[in-house]
Amino acid sequence: MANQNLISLEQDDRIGAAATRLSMDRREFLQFCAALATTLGLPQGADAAVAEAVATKKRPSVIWLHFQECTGCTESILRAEHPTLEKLILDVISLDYHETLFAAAGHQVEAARKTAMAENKGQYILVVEGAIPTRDGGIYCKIGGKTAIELLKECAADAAAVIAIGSCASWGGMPSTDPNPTGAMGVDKVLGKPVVTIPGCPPNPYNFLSTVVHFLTFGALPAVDHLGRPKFAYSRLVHENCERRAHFDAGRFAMEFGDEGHRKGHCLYKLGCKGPETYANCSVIMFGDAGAGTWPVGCGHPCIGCTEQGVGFEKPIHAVAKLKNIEPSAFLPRIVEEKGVGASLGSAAVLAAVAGAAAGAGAMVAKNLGLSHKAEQMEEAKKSGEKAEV
Ligand code: FSX
Ligand code: SF4
Ligand code: F3S
Repeated sequence: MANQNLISLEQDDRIGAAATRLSMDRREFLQFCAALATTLGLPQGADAAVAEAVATKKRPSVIWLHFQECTGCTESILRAEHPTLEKLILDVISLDYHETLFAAAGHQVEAARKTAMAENKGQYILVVEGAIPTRDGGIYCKIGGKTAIELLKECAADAAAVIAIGSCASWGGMPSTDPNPTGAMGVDKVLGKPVVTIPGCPPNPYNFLSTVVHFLTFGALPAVDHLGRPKFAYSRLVHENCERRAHFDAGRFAMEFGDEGHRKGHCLYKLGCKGPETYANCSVIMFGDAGAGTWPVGCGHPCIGCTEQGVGFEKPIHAVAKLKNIEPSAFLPRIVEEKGVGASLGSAAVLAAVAGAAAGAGAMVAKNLGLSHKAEQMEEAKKSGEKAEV
């Protein structure tokens, strides 16, 4: 079945049943599965395997814990504007314990958690939202008489996989910022072992859905980087694929909110955009499927680096970012179109142009940044304690 063509699946009754369940037509359902396979960076043909898995496989039991956080992770999943996203998430998993969404309370929910853990021992996915307060024996977060530390360890013991959703669970996030009064930490530190992390404050619901769909389709979580982040979502800087990138390369910046550059959609680097030092796929998949432009930079606000430990909530929002890589993506338009030389516009010329664009545009960017602006000069002056002459 794995090699079955996506188009031939359109006639499959199991696909029809899944589409009906999700209030989609068959084609929409298949298109959505194809988009998920693309987000996951899967090879051609894997879209059919994804569609079949979503339509037919037994939904994995999920135990979802909430600790020190704002519940934005859950909100971002439930409030996604796309009418089917939250349905799909709740359709591909069996949400057996979730404190915010359960209508029941007290002993009833405690019993539901214990039953789900016993019935799905060694097979359930544990999703953790929120940081874990560790100071003073962990007394700053207790549920059902147990500290977050105890609850996390108890639930992780028999889980098939642990996913830390959001920056709080991934590395401490907002609650762990200096002076971190509760000793807030990420899940991996408390468990003493690596876990899959989906940082973001809130995280992108597609990255969670794609991770779970990967588990459903292949029985394993996707490949991750050294911080436990799925590579399909966190291997590129926001800056590398940003829609404003050509402006950055050309030295066209917004200098103040509402100024001409801002109104024209110029680059937000000088307003403190942390895209150049933040790994995430927001600039590629946007956020929550609400339509074009719906992600922080698309809405006109600098990226604050919410996915990146050491950047989000730690660096001042409007301080300029560290440039990790100034080579523009080969997929974006170049600043200056070079005139063709030689006889052909063949592949050699195209390849040379791509390679040249990287080196040449790097120099151009350095020059443009060097031209620079009041904001940087002010900052320099502040550092050296002098008054800026601008
Ligand atoms: Fe909130 Fe989640 Fe931020 Fe934290 O998202 S959106 S504070 S990452 O744990 O609920
Ligand atoms: Fe986009 Fe920010 Fe990079 Fe500018 S600095 S191109 S706004 S990510
Ligand atoms: Fe966060 Fe920046 Fe993306 S603020 S949502 S990582 S654009």
